[in-house]
Amino acid sequence: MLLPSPTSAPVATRPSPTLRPVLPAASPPAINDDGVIYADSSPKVARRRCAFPAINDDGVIYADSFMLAPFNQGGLTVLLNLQPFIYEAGMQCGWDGWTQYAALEEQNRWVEDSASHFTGRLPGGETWYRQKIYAQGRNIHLELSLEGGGEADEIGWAEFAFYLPLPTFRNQRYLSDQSEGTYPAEYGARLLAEHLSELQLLPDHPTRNLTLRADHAISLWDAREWGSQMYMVTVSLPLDGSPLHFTLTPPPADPGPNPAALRYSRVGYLPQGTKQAVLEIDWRDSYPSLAAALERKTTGGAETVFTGEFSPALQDFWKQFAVFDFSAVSKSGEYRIVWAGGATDWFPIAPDIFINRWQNTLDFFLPFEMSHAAVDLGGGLAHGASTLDDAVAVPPDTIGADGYISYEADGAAGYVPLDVGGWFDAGDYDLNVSAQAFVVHQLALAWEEFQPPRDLHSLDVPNRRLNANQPNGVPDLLEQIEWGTRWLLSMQAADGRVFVGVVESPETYGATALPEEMTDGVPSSGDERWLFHDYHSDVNLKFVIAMSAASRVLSQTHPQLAQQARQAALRAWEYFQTHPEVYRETIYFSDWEEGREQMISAAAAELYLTQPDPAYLQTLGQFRLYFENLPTEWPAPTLSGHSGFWYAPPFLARLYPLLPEGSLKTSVRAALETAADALQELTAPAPFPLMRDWHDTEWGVSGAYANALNDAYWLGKALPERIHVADLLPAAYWLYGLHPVNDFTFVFGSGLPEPLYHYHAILHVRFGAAPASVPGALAPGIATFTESGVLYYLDQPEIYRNNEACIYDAASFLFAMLMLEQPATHHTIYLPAIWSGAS
Ligand SMILES: [Ca+2]
Ligand SMILES: [Ca+2]
Ligand SMILES: [Ca+2]
Repeated sequence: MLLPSPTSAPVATRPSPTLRPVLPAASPPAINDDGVIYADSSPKVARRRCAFPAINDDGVIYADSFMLAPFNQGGLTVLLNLQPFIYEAGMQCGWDGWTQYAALEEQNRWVEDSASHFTGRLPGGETWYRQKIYAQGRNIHLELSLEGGGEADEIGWAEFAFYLPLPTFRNQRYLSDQSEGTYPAEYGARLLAEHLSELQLLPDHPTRNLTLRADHAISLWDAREWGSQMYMVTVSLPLDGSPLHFTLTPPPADPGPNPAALRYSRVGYLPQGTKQAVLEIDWRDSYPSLAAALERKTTGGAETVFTGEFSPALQDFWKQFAVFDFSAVSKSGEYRIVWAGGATDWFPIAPDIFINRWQNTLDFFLPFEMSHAAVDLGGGLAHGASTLDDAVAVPPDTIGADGYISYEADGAAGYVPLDVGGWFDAGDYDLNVSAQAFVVHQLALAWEEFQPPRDLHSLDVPNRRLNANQPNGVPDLLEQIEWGTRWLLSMQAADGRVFVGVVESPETYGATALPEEMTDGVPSSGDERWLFHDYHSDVNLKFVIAMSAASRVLSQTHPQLAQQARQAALRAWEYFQTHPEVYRETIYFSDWEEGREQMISAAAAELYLTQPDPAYLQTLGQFRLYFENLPTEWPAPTLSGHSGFWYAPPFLARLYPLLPEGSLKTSVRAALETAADALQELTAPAPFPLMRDWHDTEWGVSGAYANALNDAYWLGKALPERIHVADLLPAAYWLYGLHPVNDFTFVFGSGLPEPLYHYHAILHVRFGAAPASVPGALAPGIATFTESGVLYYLDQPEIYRNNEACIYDAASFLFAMLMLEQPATHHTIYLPAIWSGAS
């Protein structure tokens, strides 16, 4: 059997960190007239046992606590009690070196005759992969085949693979045929067992012991061979077109549903605004007593200050939720909630709960992410000045790693010096204008609004170095803005066109290596990263916005750089105006996007806010009708974010007070009202804000919560009678624990309960499978298995969708936390209704 080379091991194949809908919404378990949820044709009562596997309309096969759910285009995940147990399983083969199910073309997935089907064609080949899964008795049958292509020689090997996470399986016993073994703690050999007909994965744990059966076809591997913190079970798939049959048996014992849990904000609550805690139970469970009491800490103990009930609010996502609302309590103090499950920890209600929450992001995460610079923050949070030989222009029609695509590729040729500034995109090292411009813009607005003078570090541009803990009199936020600005400036051609981004070649992308090890740093030695340089009008406009804002905030400390940024913005705008508009798929842009009007409006507004030239108002004037009928549904932008077309209303909100009375101002006001109402609607679904979009979010949603807060800030400034930040406070609490699935705060280093693992290539190199994180990084957090509607958070290494912190989310978080630490009057002045009823 051939095996994937290290650089194409599973760790290298991951989706780009983009919050974007990829599939139609999965239908959740249905609810009958009695409010009982059920997930197949026969309604179930709570706690009813389901010992034999059943299948629902979404292709989810489940029995007791066991669930086999479709995941990620032909893959599967095994959940136990709604928590991923085996995160990824599915076909892989030796086609084109290494090809996995998700890369298949013409994919089809459907449910028919109580079986889950999936088909797809090998990319660029003739061979079809077919997968059929159904329940029979206690077992789940899998039927697989690769047929029709006559390409066996080129495929080489094929198998169905289950990836077993190291933390769960290490040092545990497995049982194979007549023998047994132990998952090794340390890597010794890649092959642990082969030609097995039966494998019990965890025989010592009856509630977790899955059994696989396949005639002499099962092998067990140590995937650390390929840089992954996993073991791997494979079942060989014949290449002669004949089908593979094998079975998977759920665990013999049912532990019962997860215990009921109470979700609340671990950082506490501001005195004003909504204050809620949410009771969460599994779909198989029924509510305990719904009584709840709020206790206040006193010198002698505790006094009950408020009593009420959890109010059932939602049955969805294989869960049930009920809300305890104690908004009426606003007196500062330490509180806890007493409920059927016991008492929570003490949490504050106080005006200062968000003070200094942004500092770790500025002190640690943004510096840690600096590309092209040496940074040492201590404790292993260090890297050298990397890829100083960026970059070499790609040829036409190149499919790059991580979603980069080239077309005619006529913007540059050969080596282009891009060796200064910018930040790593996320846990990987690429840089693209879409994300970098978003970050520079967010940081620039943060400076304009809040001017945090914090100065811990000094930036040394000529030496490509951040001198940590050496203050230099320049506020660190301005130095970060400078660093982003310098990279963006390098990405513009003389004629005004702005390039797309820089990424490793597909062969090196995702390697387990420090950034300074990705290339030799010497230009034109043949190992350079790839520059994507096609024209994309949206990219030029994002650049216009970032450089305009940077030119304003850098004018005091860096007047020359500010002037360069200003001229660059004007050149990019000129280029946009004098070239046909082009919008097409590449990193952080999909071909289904709508909303070019918003992208252009945002750029024109930012230009006007920088220099009030009436020509920009003429541009905006073209969109009066659009503003009056602002779309509020995907695929138009409906919330701020780095990808796709940018959401115009926050820009229009900043512009609005400056507009002269007239038809443009009237239409802008209409757009702002629509946007404010739409945001209010997103806050409305109980029990959590923004839930409407959860069925479509395959990447964690923390960034959306930070962006919603920021949008509320800008819209509230323009239309204080319509919306206010206080309306979005539950979005802030969401980041700090008031969310489903677990009790984590999603920003690292806050001193509150948080995940163990933060995926970053540097941490992966330095710490391997040991827990590690960078303070101030915002984890993506809760994600959805979109095909099955299961919410999840898996706190293990390499679970990118949950724990790969992204640079743009950090920027949004920084703005949001600076905003929330402003005096409370700032949040409440316009909201008399919220004060009424306060105790
Ligand atoms: Ca990336
Ligand atoms: Ca400084
Ligand atoms: Ca080189």
